Formats: sequence, structure tokens, C-alpha cells
Amino acid sequence: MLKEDRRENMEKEREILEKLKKYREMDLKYVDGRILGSMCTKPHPISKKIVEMFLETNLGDPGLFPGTKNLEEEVIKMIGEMLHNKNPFGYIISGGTEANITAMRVVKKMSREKGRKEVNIFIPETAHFSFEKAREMMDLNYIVVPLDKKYTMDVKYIKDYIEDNVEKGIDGIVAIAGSTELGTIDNIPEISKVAKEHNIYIHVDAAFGGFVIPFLEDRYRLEGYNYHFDFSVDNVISITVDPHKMGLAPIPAGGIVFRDSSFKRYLDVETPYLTESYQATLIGTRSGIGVATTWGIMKLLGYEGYRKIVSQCMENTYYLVKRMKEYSFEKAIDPVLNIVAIRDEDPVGTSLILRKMGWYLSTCRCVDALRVVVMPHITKEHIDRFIETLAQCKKY
Ligand code: 0PR
Repeated sequence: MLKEDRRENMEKEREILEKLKKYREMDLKYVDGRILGSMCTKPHPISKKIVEMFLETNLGDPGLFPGTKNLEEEVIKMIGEMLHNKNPFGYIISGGTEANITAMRVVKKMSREKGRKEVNIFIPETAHFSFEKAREMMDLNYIVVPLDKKYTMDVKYIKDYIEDNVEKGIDGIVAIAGSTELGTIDNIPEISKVAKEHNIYIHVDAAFGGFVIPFLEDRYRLEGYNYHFDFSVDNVISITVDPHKMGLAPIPAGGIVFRDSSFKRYLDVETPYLTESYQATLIGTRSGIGVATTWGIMKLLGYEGYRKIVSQCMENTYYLVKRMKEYSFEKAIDPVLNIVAIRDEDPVGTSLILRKMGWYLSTCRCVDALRVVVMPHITKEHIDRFIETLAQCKKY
């Protein structure tokens, strides 16, 4: 390349980066502490180096990237261990949505194999909207289970429904470990008893809770509350667990883990001209970045690292509740995980006013409340500033 061309190129690159920077500056930043309603956070700093290293990898054609494929197997093993499964099978995919859709694909295929015409799945009222996408795509039939007073799935409703509709085969139950709105955990051991009796598949959506509950110290566990959610519970066949939420990995990094590799055949699609003959993931061309960052961050932090992060989030959760009390703001429930629901007569209205004041929260649907997800980027100072703003906002 001529010297002048090179100079011109450099000049152009500088201009482009300058422009990109301006756009990026319009975005909010987690570290500013104004993002209070997100389940994502600033990725662990090691991510930058890993992203660069794995930039061109494509697990859609794993034969070309055997190193990255090995990493995926290792990371699934690590997540499996965290979820009490020595023999896991799964993938690091784009997020909780893809993970939940993947699990529903298996439930549907198994149902078809049994010759059932309708795919009947119990799903809690609190289920994430990703299940609605799965329903639309696969024509699933959901039986929506109401919540009990703990805002968890009413297991008695499931039992009664099965008894009253014996002719209706039930194919699956979706349970949540760390619900989007409140962070609640369905009573999965109780659900398991019913599932075992009727041979029903349980899928647990632990997109958020998967990287919280295993590291939650006893002192943060509510008395009489059930925290069991993983493969140690019978009939739990698949679990969604997202590294890009509390796992601190950069987006996109979701996780789907199955009890063992026997479930692969329900997902496999023939890929005659690629380096491998079958593909099980929904997305074809997929980056290996999520795999490598998750592997690196999990190795670096280990159990102890995640325990500290979760404890810090829980301390800040309790701190927020304490500060709320000082201003007579009520919590909708005792926090189960690092999510606080602040009772409010008009949560949508309040959240819009707060947004104008520069604070970004979301709202609950199952109870009139504002919702704060106390992610690792939230500090006590941010909480102090937020509470004062909320008090101010309520004066008018
Ligand atoms: N399952 C549960 C329990 C979830 O909470 C979510 C997302 C998903 C599945 C889907 O995960 P993906 O979004 O990775 O596909 N929960 C958050 C929510 O809907 C996602 C989110 C994250 C929203 C960051 C906003 C935000 O800034 O609230």
C-alpha cells in the first residue's frame, strides 16, 4: 500500500472511531449506577482480552474450531458441576430466550414421539416472555399456573389439574429459579414429586438465579423457603443458566444444560456439508466468545469469587430495604435473591417520572411495585442517591 493511501486509511479509521464514540456516549453506563432494572452488568475486565482472542471463532462449524469446541464442553462441565450434574450436556448460546426455546423444542419433540397431538405444558404466571415466543413458534399449549401467597407456582393447582383432566397428557412443567420480576424460586422439590408420579419433564429457568443461588450463603436464605432447583432434584431435565447475567460474562452468553447427552437427538438437525453432520443449536453461525469468556471468568473467580459477588449484592439488597424503611417505602416481599420490589400505587407512572430524572427501573406485573435488580454495578452510594430521588419524586 502506498504511503499516502495508508495515511488516508488511518485518517478514515480515526474519523469512524470518533463517530462511533459519539454514538456510544449516548448510551447509559452500568458504572454510573443509574441502571437499576437490568439483569446485565459490566462484564468482568478479563473479557476484553478474551474477546479479542476469540473474535473470529464460529461454533456453528465446530470442526474448524476444535479448541473452542473443547472449551464449550469444559464450560458446560463446570456449569453442570455447579448444578450438581456430573454428566451434563449443553451449549453456551445467545441468552435465556434461546435457552428456553431450546428446552421447549425438546419437550415438543418428546411429546410427538409419544404420539401426542397437543403439547401440554404447565407454566407459572411469572414466566419470562421468552416462553411466549416458544409457544407461538411451536404451537405449544400452556396451562398457566397461578401463584400462591409466596408468589411461587401453586403446586396444588398442578396436582388438582392433573387429577381433573386425566385424559389430558402433560408433557412438561416449567419452573423458575429466580423469577424476572421478584427473584422468587418455585418449589421445585414439590413440583418434582408430581412430575415423578406422572413422568413429566421439568425445565427450570434459572437464567438469573443459576449464578446466584449456588453461591448464596446461609445467612441470606429465608427461613422455610425452598432453594433447591438443580439436577439434584428428580425429573429436572434441563436448566437455563445465563453467564451474561450474574455470571459477569459479556453479552451474548446464555446457557442451556441437559441432564445428559441422550437429549441431543431431539435437537439435532442434519448438516450434510459442514465439518460435523448434525447441529443441535437454534442459531447456526455462533461466536465462540461467550464460551471463552464464560470459561475464563469462571476459572478466575471460582466458587469463592462468585460467593463474594453474590454476598455483596445481597448486602446492598438489604441496605436498599433498610433505606426504604427510613422513608416508609414498603417492600412487596422479603427479597429472596438480589431483587427488590418497592410497592407503588402506579409503578409505570413512577418509573416514567424516574426515567425523566435519569433513573432506569422496571416494574412488576404480579404486584404493584417498582423493581430494582441489585446487580454488581450497584453501590451503596448509588442506592443513597436513588432513595433520595424516589423520596423527592413522591413529594409531588
Ligand atoms: N428467563 C428469565 C428468568 C429472565 O429473567 C430472562 C431475561 C430470560 C429468561 C431471557 O433472557 P435473555 O434476555 O438473555 O434472552 N430477563 C431480563 C428481563 O427481561 C433481561 C434483561 C436484561 C432486561 C437486561 C433488561 C436489561 O437491561 O428483565
